[in-house]
Amino acid sequence: MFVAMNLPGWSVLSAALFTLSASPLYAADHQSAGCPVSTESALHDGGGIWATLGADGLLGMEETQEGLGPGLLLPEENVETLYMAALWIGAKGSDGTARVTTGHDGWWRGQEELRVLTDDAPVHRRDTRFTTSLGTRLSDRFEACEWSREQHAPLGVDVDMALVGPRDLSSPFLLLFCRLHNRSQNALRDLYCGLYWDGDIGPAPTSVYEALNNSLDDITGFRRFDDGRGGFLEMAFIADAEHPDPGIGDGVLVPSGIGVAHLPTSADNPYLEWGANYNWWLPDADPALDWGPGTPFPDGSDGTPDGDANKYRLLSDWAADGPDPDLLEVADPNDARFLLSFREPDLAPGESRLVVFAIAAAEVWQGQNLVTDGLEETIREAREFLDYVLPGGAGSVAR
Ligand SMILES: [Ca+2]
Ligand SMILES: [Ca+2]
Ligand SMILES: [Ca+2]
Repeated sequence: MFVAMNLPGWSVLSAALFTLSASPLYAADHQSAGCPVSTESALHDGGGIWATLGADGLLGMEETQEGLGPGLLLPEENVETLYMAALWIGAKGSDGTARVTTGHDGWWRGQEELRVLTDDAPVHRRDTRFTTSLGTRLSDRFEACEWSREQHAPLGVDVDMALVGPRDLSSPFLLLFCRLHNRSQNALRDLYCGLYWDGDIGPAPTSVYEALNNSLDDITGFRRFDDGRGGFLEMAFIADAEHPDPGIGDGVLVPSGIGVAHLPTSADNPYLEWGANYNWWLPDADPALDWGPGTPFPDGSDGTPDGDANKYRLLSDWAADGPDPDLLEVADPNDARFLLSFREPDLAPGESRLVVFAIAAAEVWQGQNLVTDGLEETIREAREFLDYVLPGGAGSVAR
């Protein structure tokens, strides 16, 4: 359990983020870099959950010559929980057209629109006595990427991303900081930010085959709960389950689940009371079996949200139209993934804004009962940690 009093405070995070902020010179000259690629990554292994952050801004497992690397690993249980997670940003440009930049859309490998700034850029690491921070710097302003499946119209955003957590093996949470900079000449209006999360929960896999089996018997859900400060927090979660067909899935019931929450960072966001949007869906190569929110999408495509218009619709709240929008049926688990998104104030040219996600692990299965109290408590602990590394930020928000 995290104990805030043991931490040195603001200097830790401010130093970590300071090293990640772009100098104007660097921000200008990277625009000629074409379509940079980096396969560098680093493991955040200081706390109770271990996570791989790629220089390209992806969280999750990587296939290496040695096998599969950790995605979001619970080391004490040797349980793997994450295939891939990525940031999504959506806004309307001056002509009112919705555009969405994704760190990855989850199904077209190699379609990252949010890219590392330079070829072979490393993941920066900073360890202090009390915290571990990993960081990378990203931009969507690259138009020269030949393999783009969809014509990508950049928003003109840069993102400084940092994964921060206490160096405490008993603290099962991490914070993902994303500072969005509007580097375009236009305001980013009707701005939404989301975290796409394709968790796959099961025993730490030693092969792609085992990883696939882990994914086939999972469930996802959403909870709004008391934040202990007179307000509320909202969490999307993913957990293992047991498939009714014993031949499908990982063959065990993993007790721990993962919760993801948006933590408010300032009181001047008029959209906090709107709450978060939660959507989940299942993929299938056969469109008839691809269950997406409100299948099919208005443009006629199937349930997995292709294209900026569909992705923006998800980000800005699609009321999921499934058997139960708040919980994938426990009796019918599958390869669940979700998008947790929320609105942010418009960003004028040159402005920036910090958004923070909490990522937490806790036991969710008590016998055959799914109980998310532990995840909710861990999210609250993560917020205490945020208060400590960002004083005057989250703690000043009355919600
Ligand atoms: Ca599973
Ligand atoms: Ca299972
Ligand atoms: Ca999954």
